[in-house]
Amino acid sequence: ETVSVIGLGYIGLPTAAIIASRGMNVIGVDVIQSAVDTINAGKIHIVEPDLDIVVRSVVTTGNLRATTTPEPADVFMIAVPTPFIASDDGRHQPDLSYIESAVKRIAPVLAKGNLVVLESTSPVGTTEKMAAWLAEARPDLSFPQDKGSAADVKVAHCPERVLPGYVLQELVSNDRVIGGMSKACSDRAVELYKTFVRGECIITNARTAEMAKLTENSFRDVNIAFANELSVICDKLKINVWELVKLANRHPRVNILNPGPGVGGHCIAVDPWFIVDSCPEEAKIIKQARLTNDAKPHYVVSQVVKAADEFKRPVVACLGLAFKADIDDLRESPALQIVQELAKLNIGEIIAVEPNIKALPEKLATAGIALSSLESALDRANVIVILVDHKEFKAADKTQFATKVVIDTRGIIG
Ligand code: SAJ
Repeated sequence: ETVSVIGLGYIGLPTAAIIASRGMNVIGVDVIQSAVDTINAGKIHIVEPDLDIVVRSVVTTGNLRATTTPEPADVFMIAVPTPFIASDDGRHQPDLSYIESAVKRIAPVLAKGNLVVLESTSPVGTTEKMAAWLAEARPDLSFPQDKGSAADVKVAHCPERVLPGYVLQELVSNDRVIGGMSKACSDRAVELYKTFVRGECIITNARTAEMAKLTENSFRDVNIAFANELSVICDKLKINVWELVKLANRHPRVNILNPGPGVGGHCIAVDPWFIVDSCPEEAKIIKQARLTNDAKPHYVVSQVVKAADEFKRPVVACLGLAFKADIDDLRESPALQIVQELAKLNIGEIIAVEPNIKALPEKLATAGIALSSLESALDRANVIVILVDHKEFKAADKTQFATKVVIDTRGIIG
C-alpha cells in the first residue's frame, strides 16, 4: 500500500516517517523545495526529538521519498497549516487556503478506491468542503456526500493530537478520533491508523471529529485562562498563585493548569477562534478565554515597567523566548512578544537569555537587545523576568535571584 502525506511540517513529517517505519511505501509531498531536498538527503528541517533518526532510517531503506508534485497513491493524508486571518474588527477567520490548494493538487491523481484523510485541525464543516472540492475537480469519480458508503473515494477527518516535543511517542500511543463521511470511510481510515497507532481508534462522524479536536484545545485554553485570571487576582490580593493552585488541586475533582505569561504556539491560541467564528453569539466563554490569555503578556509588560521604575539604571534580564519549555520554537511566543514590547518602551537595558537558540531573531537584535548566557545575565541584571520554565532556569541556583527584583511568570522559584 502506498500512502502519500501532503504537507511535511511538524505533523506531516513525523506521521510520514512513522508509517514508513512500519514498512509501507510513503510519498511525502511539500511545496517547499528545500524541505523536500533536506528530507531526501535523510535529514530534517524541523526540531523534534529523535525524528532525525527515524527519517534517516526510512529514507535509507527507500520507504520514504519526498517530492513537490503529487503522485498516485492508495491513501492521501493532508497535514497542512490552518491558521486564522485576524481583521481589525476583532474577527478571527479560519484560513482554509492551504487545504484547498492541497486538495486541488491531489485531485488529478486521485483514483477509485482511494482514501483521503484530513489531519489538519479544521473548523466544523471543512471535511465536507474538502469532499465538495474533490467532487468538483473529479466529476468522473463518486464521493461520500452523494454515494455514502458506496462512493469510489473515501473521505475522513482524523485530527492530529500530538504534543510538540513528544510527537513520536504520542503518534503511536494516543487514541485517535476517526470521523468518516460514511461508515465505509471510517472503517477504511481505522484500517490505516491501526497499522501504526497502539491507542484506540474511535469512530464518529466528520463534523464531530472536527469539533472534538477544537474542543480539546479550547478546554486547555479556557483552563489556562482561568489560571491566568487567578494569577492577576492573586497579585492584587497578595497571594502566591502557585501555592494556591497546588492547594486547590489537592481536591480530588479540581485540576487547574498553570498560569503563565500568555498562551502561545500554533494550536491552543488558534483553534478556539474556529469555534468562535462558527458560533459568535454562543461561544462566550471560549472567546473570553482567548481574550484573557492574549491580555496576559501586556499585564506582564506593565509589571516589568513598574519594577524597572525603581532603578536608576534598570538592567532587565528576560529568561526565555520560546513559546514553552525546552523547545527552540519562538513563533507565536508570548515571551518573545513581551521582550519586543519592552524593547519599544525604552525602559533600560534588556538582556535576553534563550539557551535553545544561537542567535536572536532580527527584530530583537536590531532593537538593541543582547543574547547572553544565564550566568552573565544574572550577574548584571537588577530585574529578572522569568518567561519560560526551561530546564536550565529550573536548575539554576536560586540564591542568585535573592538580591534582585524577580517577576516569575512560570512559578519556578516558588
Ligand atoms: N501553557 C500554560 N499553562 C499550562 C500549559 C500550557 O500557560 O499549564 C502555555 C504554554 O506555555 C504554551 C501554550 O500554553 O505557550 C500551549 O502549550 P501546550 O503545551 O498546552 O500545547 P501545544 O500548543 O504545544 O499542543 C497542543 C496540545 N493539545 C492539548 O494538550 C489539548 C497537543 O496535544 C495538540 O496536538 C496540539 O496542541 C495541536 O497540534 O493542536
